[in-house]
Parts: sequence; C-alpha cells; structure tokens
Amino acid sequence: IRIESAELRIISLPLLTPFVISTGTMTDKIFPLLILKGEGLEGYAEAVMDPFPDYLEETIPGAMAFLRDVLLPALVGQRFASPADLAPILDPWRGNRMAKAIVEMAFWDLWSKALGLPLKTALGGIKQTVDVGVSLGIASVERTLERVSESVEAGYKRVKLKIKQGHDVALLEAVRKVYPTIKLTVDANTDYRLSDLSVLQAMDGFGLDYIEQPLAYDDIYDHAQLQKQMKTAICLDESIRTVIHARQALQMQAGRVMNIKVGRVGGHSEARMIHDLCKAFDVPVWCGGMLEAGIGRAHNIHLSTLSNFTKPGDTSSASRYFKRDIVNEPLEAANGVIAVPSNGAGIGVTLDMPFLDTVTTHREEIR
Ligand code: OSB
Ligand code: MG
Repeated sequence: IRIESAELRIISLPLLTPFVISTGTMTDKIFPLLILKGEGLEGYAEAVMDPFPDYLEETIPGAMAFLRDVLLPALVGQRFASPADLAPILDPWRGNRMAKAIVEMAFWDLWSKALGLPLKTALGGIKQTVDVGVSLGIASVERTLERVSESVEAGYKRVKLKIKQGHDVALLEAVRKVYPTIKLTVDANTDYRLSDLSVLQAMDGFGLDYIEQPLAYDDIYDHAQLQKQMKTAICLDESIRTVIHARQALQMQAGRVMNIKVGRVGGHSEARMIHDLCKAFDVPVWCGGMLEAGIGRAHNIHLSTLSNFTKPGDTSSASRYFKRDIVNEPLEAANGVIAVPSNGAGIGVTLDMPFLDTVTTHREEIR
C-alpha cells in the first residue's frame, strides 16, 4: 500500500467530569489525530501523550515535531506491504513509543481496510465482545461511593479506584463496607515507594484483584521486591513501554497481571508481542485506557479480542467521558460488555467530520 499523504490534527474535547489521578487533573482530552491516506482509503489513530509529561515523558509538542519533521515525511510517498515494513522507519529512534504508536496504529487500520478485514481479524483476535470495567478518578469518599454505585448498577465488570498517598486505606474501607464482593482494583499511578511498605501491605486486606503501578514509572526491580512482600497481585502499567520491559518484569516476577495500552507501547505489533509473552508466562493481561476518544477506543477494543485479555479492560462507554464523540458509531457498553465496532473493515468506526472540525485546534498536511 502506498501512503499518498498524511493529515495531522490536534483535537481538544472537554471532559464531562475532570479526571483526577495522583499526578494531576485533566479537564480536557487533548490529543493528536493522524489520518493516513492511500489507495482511496484512510487509516486513523489517536496518540495518548499529554500536553506536558505527567503520565510518561512524552509530550504533544515533542510528538508533533517528531511526527511532522521525521516520521511522516519518511512514510509519505513510500509503499509498505505490512505493518512490519514500518520497522526501518520507527526502530532507529529512541523511546517515543506513543509517537511511534500513532503512526503504526493508523497504518494497521489502513492495511486491514485494504485487506477488507476487521482490525481484530488482522491482529488474530478471537473474541466477539469485550468485558470492561470503569476507572474512577480521585474524589471524596462520598462521591466515590456514588460513582461506584452507578458503575455497579450499569453492570461494569470491575471497578478501579485511583488512589494516592493519604487517600487509600480509608477509601477502601468505606467502599468494601458497602460492596464487600465486587471485583475491585486500585491504581496509584506511581505515588508510593518501597519505604511505604506498611500502607501497601495494609491494602492486602481488601481482596483487591490487583494493585496497579504503585511504584515509579521507570522501575521494575523495586516492584519485584514489593511483589514478594504482598499477597495482592501487582499490575504494571507505566513501567512497560516495550516487550523487553515486559520480559524483564515477567522474569523478575514484578507483577502477576499486566496492563497493555497499545498507545503506550508503540502500537499493535508491540502490544501483541507483550500479550503473547504474558500468555507464555501464564500472566493475564487487560487493555488499559487513556481517556481516548472514539478512534483510540475502537483500536483498544479490537486489540482486546486477543485471547489473553482475560481481565476486564478500561474501555467503558464513551458517553461517560464526552458529551459528543468524534466518531459516528456509538461506543457504549451494556452490562459490562462492549461490542467490537464493525462499520466496515479496519477499526470499524467513521469520523464525524463536521463535529471533528469544530474541536480541531490545529491541522496540517504532509504530502
Ligand atoms: O493509569 O490507567 C491509567 C487515564 C489517564 C492516565 C492514566 C490512566 C488513566 C486511566 C483511565 O486509568 C482509563 C480510561 O478510562 O480510559
Ligand atoms: Mg494505570
């Protein structure tokens, strides 16, 4: 397939509810959107870096420069027979897995459309639908209890609570008092250190399915030390940006569950390698989210159809995040299950162009 041109936008969508995690608050979802064009088809992807480096090190301004000046000019005008052919363009550069992911994911969409296949089939996915839970931002205990109640009512298969130092054990006591048996997890987004062992061990008493990313974003070794001293499974998120990190974490037993975000690890090929390696180690995985809009959510759902995504993912209904999405197809869960979008081949969703134009803050063409 020959890439004829690329369109790069920045989209800004207001969030219905500000999303608070241990590292900061997000009020608007701001993201790069890439449209790769070739052979009369379009491939779409969103990137998941933030304006500033608060989740990982990448930033939107850095990614835009890298995409505009380096990656997209290397793609446009060239032919690629499969996603693996992108390696010579992407692999020489250090890090920047999120910037690489937007290119790789848009190409997977374009390529599967050229093959006339749903993305999930091109990836080797087998599931017809995907189990999902919710990720609830940091809020008061009262507000959290209301939001847990809404989520349980809606049938979500797991509730994940964002925690931070000083907003952990008491929150869990309050939630477990009302909901003793729901599938419950916590996500610390790196807020603790090994020296916080006593409070982390105190969280062992709540029957959590796992504790997500308690320690530093660039650590694997300390997580392994922590896992030895915890009953609850540790689940790595930020620490895993490549299949090499995944291998090291699995060999070190730094966790018993893994969160795979396709936008964090450089795209579908890397995500699938991590998935397969976890499967070989008998470690279940689930698909994380970055508050994506419809394009990113569609990619996440297709990836989640691979067989070792056995724990509920974070891709809950789009209407929980946004008043209006950028895609025409509603991406809504019912009873904790979301359907794989299938309007045509590829990711199976189409852009709502008139609306997209109203939320586009920047647009450029690479040809
Ligand atoms: O750590 O999983 C995370 C959102 C932004 C940054 C980091 C994370 C998250 C979420 C939200 O947990 C998941 C979602 O609902 O998309
Ligand atoms: Mg996380």
